[in-house]
Amino acid sequence: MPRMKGADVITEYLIDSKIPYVFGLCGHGNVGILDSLYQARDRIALVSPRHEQVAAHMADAYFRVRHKAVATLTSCGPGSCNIVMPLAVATSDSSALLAITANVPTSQFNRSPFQEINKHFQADFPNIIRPVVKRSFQPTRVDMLPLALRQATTTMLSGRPGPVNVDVPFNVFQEEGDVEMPLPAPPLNAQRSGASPDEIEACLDLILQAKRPVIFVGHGVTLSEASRELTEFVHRLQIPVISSPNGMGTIDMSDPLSLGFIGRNGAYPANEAGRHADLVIAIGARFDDRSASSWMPGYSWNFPQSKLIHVDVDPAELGRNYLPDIGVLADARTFLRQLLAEIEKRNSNRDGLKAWHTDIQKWQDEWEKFIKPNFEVHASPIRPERVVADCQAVLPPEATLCCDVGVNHNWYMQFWKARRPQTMLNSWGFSGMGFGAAGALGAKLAAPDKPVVAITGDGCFTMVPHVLCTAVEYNIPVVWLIWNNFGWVSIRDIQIGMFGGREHGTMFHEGLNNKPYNPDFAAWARAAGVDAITVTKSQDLKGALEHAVKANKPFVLDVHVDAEVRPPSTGAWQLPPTPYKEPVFGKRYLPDTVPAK
Ligand SMILES: Cc1ncc(C[n+]2csc(CCOP(=O)(O)OP(=O)(O)O)c2C)c(N)n1
Ligand SMILES: [Mg+2]
Repeated sequence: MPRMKGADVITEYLIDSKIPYVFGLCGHGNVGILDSLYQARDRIALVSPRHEQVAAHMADAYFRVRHKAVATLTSCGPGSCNIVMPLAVATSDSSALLAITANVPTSQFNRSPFQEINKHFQADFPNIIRPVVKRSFQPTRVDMLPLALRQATTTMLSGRPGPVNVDVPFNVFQEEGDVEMPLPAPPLNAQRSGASPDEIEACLDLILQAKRPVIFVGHGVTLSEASRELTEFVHRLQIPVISSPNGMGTIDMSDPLSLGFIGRNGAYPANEAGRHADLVIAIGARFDDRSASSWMPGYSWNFPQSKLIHVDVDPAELGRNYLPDIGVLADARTFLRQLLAEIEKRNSNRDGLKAWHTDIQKWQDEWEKFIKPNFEVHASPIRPERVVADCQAVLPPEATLCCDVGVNHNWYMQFWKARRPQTMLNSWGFSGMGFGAAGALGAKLAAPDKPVVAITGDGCFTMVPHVLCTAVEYNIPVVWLIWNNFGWVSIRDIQIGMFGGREHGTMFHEGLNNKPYNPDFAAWARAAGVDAITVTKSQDLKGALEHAVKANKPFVLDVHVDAEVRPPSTGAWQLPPTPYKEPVFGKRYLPDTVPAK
């Protein structure tokens, strides 16, 4: 059994696990492992951003693009407290990362040394982090590290992925012990669960009986890498597909059977199909409020009148919001392969869906007619639709968007057509501001040969502007498209709608003259050593974006977008007790034609 320093056990384990990066920020608590990473610097790279939040968003986005987890490293106390929010983002969107946090020396536990949290228990950081990780481990001796590391990495990638924490007291990095190095954990999707033969038969019976079936795909389909199987299933049975944000791209969204996103900011054909469907086949999707019109029947979905097949790896999602007619606890790809085999066995085809396809085509045509004119408008400040359209026109299908939070994101939810899986990254469940601007750095390291564009609001970007420093320090050629509308406009719009048109604390103004204010983002970027262009009229946007992508270096586009144009709602979103607004385009549909069960 080799005798090793604790820090080296961790470093060697990361290397054995083929983890190429540690995204980490120093503090006195973790200098022990920083030195170990120095010794191993030709085998594992340390990227050190200017804020721990950025490190964790980077690791999260890296995983979403590559489906391989990397580690973060933060020091004890405040440094590690800074990763709570991004871990909540990762947990909410089932993204994996290994968060190594440092703690105070075990011999000082409970004596209130510098940066110990101990109101209720010694060295209590795991309790701070508990709700936002799958599991926290706190090995307090070097000989406890191998088991903790193996269990942590296995937990992180098995079943529904998620972040995991290993909390390491200062002395454990430094002390030596006799250790057997643990084996690396199985990679993502090494173990897959499946449906029973009876379930598959019952599912296909329901699918073949349905007259208005629709598929709803979520992040589970992306994570299980089931794009090929999904596309084959869709084409074989000609069933239209609605995509949740993190499921986007699992079917090429330029496919005529792809209806886009659903909910208040979804596409009209998706909401129409969802509320008229007699059968919904939900795979790795979870019916959150924003993709279910806050569960109000008739806006996006019509359960229980519509039947539901719900497939997920996590039993907590089956029946959380809608009780399925058939709930299947299975991995998405395995389920789809089983279903395809059953279709093959029965030689099933669908020719009875003509009326359904005609309805869908009509909704698609109506929607197209309604939205098209605004995509063609030239204006200054730029119309939002135009920004999305120009990105779509300029970027190649494999380009990755790393999206932030706000009304800018709502526009991409409604209109972006992701062409490939793992190319549309969204902080969806927790909606943490900064994910887009910071995550893009991790996304680019995960896919160095593809263009990566961060879509980020002026508000979001100003939360993490130091991402520019990291891009320069490590030469990470990300393009930041700053959607500059001079305020927290998504929240302003809610405020105005609820409180008689009054605005308070939601727009940016210069103190002296009360004019709209923002820093000159292009000048700010240049000060950090990053090239930049300010774009104030739509005619200039395409060229600027082309230039930025081609430049292949960190680039900021400060794009001035009209704050007074709002996305057309096609479903609803309710914040009880506030009354909700009826859709601008489309209406509630309570079924009288769907046959009773
Ligand atoms: C860390 C964090 N703080 C606050 C919020 C609440 N919030 C959601 S969107 C938003 C405004 C976003 O502003 P900006 O980035 O400019 O986007 P816009 O809506 O103007 O497009 C705020 C404050 C949040 N989601 N995350
Ligand atoms: Mg804004």
